[in-house]
Amino acid sequence: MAEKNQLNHLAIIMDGNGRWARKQGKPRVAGHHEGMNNVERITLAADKLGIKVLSLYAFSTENWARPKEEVAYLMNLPVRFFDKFMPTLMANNVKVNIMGYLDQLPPKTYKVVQRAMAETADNTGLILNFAFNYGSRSEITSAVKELGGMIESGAISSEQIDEEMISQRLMTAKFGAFRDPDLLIRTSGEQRISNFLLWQLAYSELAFSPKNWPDFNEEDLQEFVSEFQNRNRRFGKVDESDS
Ligand code: V0D
Repeated sequence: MAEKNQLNHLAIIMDGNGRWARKQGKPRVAGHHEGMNNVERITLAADKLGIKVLSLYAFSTENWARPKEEVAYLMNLPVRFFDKFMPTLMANNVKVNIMGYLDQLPPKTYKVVQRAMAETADNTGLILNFAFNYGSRSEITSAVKELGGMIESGAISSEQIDEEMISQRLMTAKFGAFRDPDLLIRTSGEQRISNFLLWQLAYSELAFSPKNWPDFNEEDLQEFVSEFQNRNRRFGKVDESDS
């Protein structure tokens, strides 16, 4: 019998908040609010399951095209999130990381996310990684630019470029051995990656839940995690038990 897969890094695309609100006859922002509360519940559940890194896709570089009232509400969510949950995060030793183009954020949002990272910097438990104003193609493009500059300056030759050098220049590099997600879950029935962690997901298992994010609960998470733990991961190789 094969061993169980270790789930170190879980990534989630938290989709379906607007749909949840519409089903309840509420404004879209009510969905965002309930979605925010669910971030806390799922963070604590993930921690209990022994997950080391939880990456959540919250706001992409494309979301700026939404109505400006909605964007304003979204930009205030990190402020409310940390106001409400910082004591719980500290009590649970959770370390916050925000990955994305942070210099484009409104100053208040920028300050609160920087402060959250600073305040939790010495925590040693679960890493709660928000992808915020993040886009994977931009991230890869930046890495390529950096390597291009190194060639130009004569520091390296193009022949020396390998996968490791690219991985090291992505925003997930700081997670070391856990930098690539083992499992990606997307809620709300959509089956797309939407410019999230394109490089890092190369060998990840993909899973989709029909539930909208505000309804996705601890029990759902447990089911996806046990399903993952019993899957047979091959990383492109042939499995002996197949032959
Ligand atoms: C709205 C579902 C927490 C997705 C969850 C602006 C839609 C709730 C955060 C958050 C969002 C982000 C960064 C941070 C702390 C918290 C968040 C957004 C949307 C994008 F440092 N929930 N949340 N950010 N929603």
